[in-house]
Parts: sequence; C-alpha cells; structure tokens
Amino acid sequence: MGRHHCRLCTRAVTMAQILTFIFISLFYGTLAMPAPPRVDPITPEERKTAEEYLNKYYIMTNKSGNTMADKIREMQKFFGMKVTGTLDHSTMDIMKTPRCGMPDVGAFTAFPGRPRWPSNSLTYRILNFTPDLPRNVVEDSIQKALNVWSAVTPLRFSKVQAGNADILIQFSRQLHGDQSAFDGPSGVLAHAYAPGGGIGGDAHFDEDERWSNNRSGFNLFLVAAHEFGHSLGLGHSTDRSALMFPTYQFVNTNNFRLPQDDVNGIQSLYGRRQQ
Ligand code: TQI
Ligand code: ZN
Repeated sequence: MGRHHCRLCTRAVTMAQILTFIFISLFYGTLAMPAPPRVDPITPEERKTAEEYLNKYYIMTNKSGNTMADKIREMQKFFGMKVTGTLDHSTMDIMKTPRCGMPDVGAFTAFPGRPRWPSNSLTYRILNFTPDLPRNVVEDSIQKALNVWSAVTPLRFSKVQAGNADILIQFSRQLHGDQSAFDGPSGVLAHAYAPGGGIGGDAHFDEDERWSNNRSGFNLFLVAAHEFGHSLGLGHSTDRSALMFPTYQFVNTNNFRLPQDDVNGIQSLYGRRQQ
C-alpha cells in the first residue's frame, strides 16, 4: 500500500515535470525564434495613416526637414529605431500604438552613462587668450557663459590663476595636444569634453576663428556657453531653439536667457538652484 502510494506519487511528479518541460520548451521556443520580417507591402491605407501621424506629431520648422522621408527619419530617431527614412512595418507598428496627443518635440540629451560632476563647486582656469579680443572681454565672456549654467543650478564656478582646474580653457589652432585637431577657419569652432578627470570638462577654442563680443565672426560668449553645456554633461538637443542645438546662430547676448530645454537638461543632471 505504502509502496503503491509511493509509486503513484513518483509517477505524478514525473508527469508534472514532463508537462512543465514541454510548456517551457514551447514558451522559450517561441521567444527564441526570430519573428520573420514582414515583407508584404505597406498598403495605401497604412501610408495615409502614416502621413497623418507624421504631420500631426512631427511638425518641423527647419529648412531641411519637411519631406515625408525626413519626418520618418525624425520619428525613427525619436523612438530609437534604425533610421532608414522608409516606412516599414516596425515603424507602422509604433504609429498604431496608443500615444499622447502632444507632438514629439526635440529635447536635450546627456552623454552616454550621464557623466556629471560629483561636486557643485567647480574651478576653471583660462590658460591663454585670443588676440581677437581684449583680455578683460575674454574673461567677461567666459564668466558670463558659466553664469548661464550656474544661474539655474546649484553649481558654483571659481576662477583659479594657476595649477589645475576642473575646466581648463584654451585657444589653440590645428593639432593642440588632444585627439581632435582643429581645422582652420570655420568648420569646427570649439570642442569640450564631458565631465571627468584629466581632459574631462576642458574647453578648447579654435584660434583660427574670429572671436567677437558682437554679431561679427563667432560670438565667444555664445560658443563658450554651448561648450560649457558639454563640459557639464549635456549633449546636443534636437530643439532648434536650444543653446545645445548643433548649429551656430547669433542671438542678442545682452540679458541672454537660457532656453527652457537647456534649463530642463542641466537641471536633470544637477537639480535646481535653491533660492
Ligand atoms: N564643435 C562641436 C560642438 O561643440 C564639437 C562637437 C560635436 C561636440 N559633437 C559634440 C562636442 C558632442 C561635445 C559633444 O558642438 S563645433 C556650435 C553650434 C560648435 C558648434 O565647432 O561644431 C557651437 C561649437 F552649436 F553653434 F553649432 C560651438 Cl555653439
Ligand atoms: Zn556642441
């Protein structure tokens, strides 16, 4: 009796194990098998749906960016898909997913891993000066450019005259001791490194540009404010009104106001200024 019960018991467990095994195999088998890519063409109805979707959520005001392919690219970028510019089923699937009615406007980015300074007190040092501007104008432009960011965060910048600093600032041309040589007039104007030790945070300005404190040449304050965005951890924004948008545009620099997208970006890394 005891033996029989025991045998039944063993048998029942074995059955359960077999069923579980089959079930798991089926489940993972389905997952492991890649879904075959759909090759059937996008129907005219789907195309119409896509056009309506793109016109509604991808309102683009930029010069190059009003064709359907541009909008598809913009959308694929926004959703982190492979950017092809062609309407395929995976793009269509996202368009059919329920969503918020607000347009997908661009926004700030950080660097991969979101590097940021661990302290709110940072030092900077101007290693050399451009002959394009009086020394005090360079100092002023740099200080104002840093103030743009400290005005909306708990960050504080103090200037040092010697030794090391978190943010080293220099004017150089062509090869200047890092991996990225400058390229003569125009092209690259400056570059800056994401937060970190060593070269991290440093900002280099191409001496082959004509630096100004007005609308001629390149306005040092505006370019420096953009570079310091990088020094503090911001990447480029897709919002064309942002300071971190990747094209230079002169704007009035008296009572300059940091665009909202940049405020959101820097505050996402450092928080707000306590008043
Ligand atoms: N220099 C580029 C820039 O700062 C270098 C760069 C490209 C870069 N991608 C980066 C630096 C990512 C850090 C992180 O954007 S640039 C502008 C702007 C440049 C461009 O010379 O092209 C400004 C420098 F926005 F106007 F196009 C400053 Cl303000
Ligand atoms: Zn930039």
